[in-house]
Amino acid sequence: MRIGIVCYPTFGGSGVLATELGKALADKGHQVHFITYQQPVRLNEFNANIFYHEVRVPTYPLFDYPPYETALASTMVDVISNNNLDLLHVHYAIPHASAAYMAKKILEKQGKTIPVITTLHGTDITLVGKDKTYAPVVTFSINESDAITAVSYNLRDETYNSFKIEKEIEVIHNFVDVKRFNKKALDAFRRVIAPEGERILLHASNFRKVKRVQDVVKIFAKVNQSIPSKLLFVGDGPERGGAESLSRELGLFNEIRFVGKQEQMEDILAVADLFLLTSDYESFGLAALEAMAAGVPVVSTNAGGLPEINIHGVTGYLSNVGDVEEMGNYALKILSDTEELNKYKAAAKQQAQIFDISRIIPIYEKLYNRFCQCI
Ligand code: GMT
Repeated sequence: MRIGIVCYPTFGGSGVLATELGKALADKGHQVHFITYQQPVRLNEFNANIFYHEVRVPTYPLFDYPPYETALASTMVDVISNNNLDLLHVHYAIPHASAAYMAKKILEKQGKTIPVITTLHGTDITLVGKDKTYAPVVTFSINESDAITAVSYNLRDETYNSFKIEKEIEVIHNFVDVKRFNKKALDAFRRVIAPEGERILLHASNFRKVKRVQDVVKIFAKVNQSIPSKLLFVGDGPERGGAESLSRELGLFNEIRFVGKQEQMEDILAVADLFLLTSDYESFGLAALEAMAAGVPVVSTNAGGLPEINIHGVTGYLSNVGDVEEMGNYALKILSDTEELNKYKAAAKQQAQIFDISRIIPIYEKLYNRFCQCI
């Protein structure tokens, strides 16, 4: 099958998921065409079945806001016709679903039918999409998609509650390649981070407000009072400065490292003992799933779809948003005893198997097959 994938090329979960999906489909023999404004960060290896088409947005003095959506729709038309694509799978509704609708209509005039599948990822619905500046276009373009998927039951329900959706939204959970995260910790790396064998706590995100990264620092402060420990922050974004300031205020700056954006998450997760995810909302929490695949238990909030992956008392713990006291206590419970910690680690790894790539990719293929019998 010849499949077009449209996504954000950045470190965000939707882009990561879309890229990993494309890579897995290519491994299975499908021809995959990525259409984005930059090479996706996880598209870092050569595969003869993968093609990358850059969306160029010409600037012009008149444009205060260069029309990306128009450039994207035109590139979709070009790539779909010139490569005779069988379907288009867009990740993140804004502006991908509406650009896909425009491309579909243009191609219809040329006698080509292109099925469009839209996968909703989270903030395209819960934050940005709900804004009345975008809502009518988001609602319309979701409804015009040939199939709609959401990455969790929670996101499906949120979408039904917030928009007038006339079609079925199918849930296809996010996935992880468990094998890829099955890595032995690099001793040298561990020694650099935790020279005295301290426990290593980890948070990875885009440091947006929704992640509540200061809560991560507060939880760590509680843990660090009782257990020799270090905290690693992976990623970057607007709230990083606030987390750094709080670390200094609490006298913890030497115990906390901000390592910025990193591609080799599997090497970093391999040295971690606990993953913290304190978000106001997560449609799914792919970062937490990747941690679990690496055998790292998770203390998270119970927001959004997190309870669909993190099992309270088994793979980690769930608390109400902002309850840093409780999350700190849960972290201590997990980290205080090595035998207990190992139980949580094993359970986290086992739970990740449910979302293994080998289980989820065939679900997408089955969905594609409904629109095109060319596998
Ligand atoms: O978490 C973010 O802010 C990035 C965002 C994105 O769109 O890339 O992530 C969303 O999609 C991920 C992949 O489906 C989910 O795992 C994240 O939970 C979701 N983020 C939110 O809902 C805040």
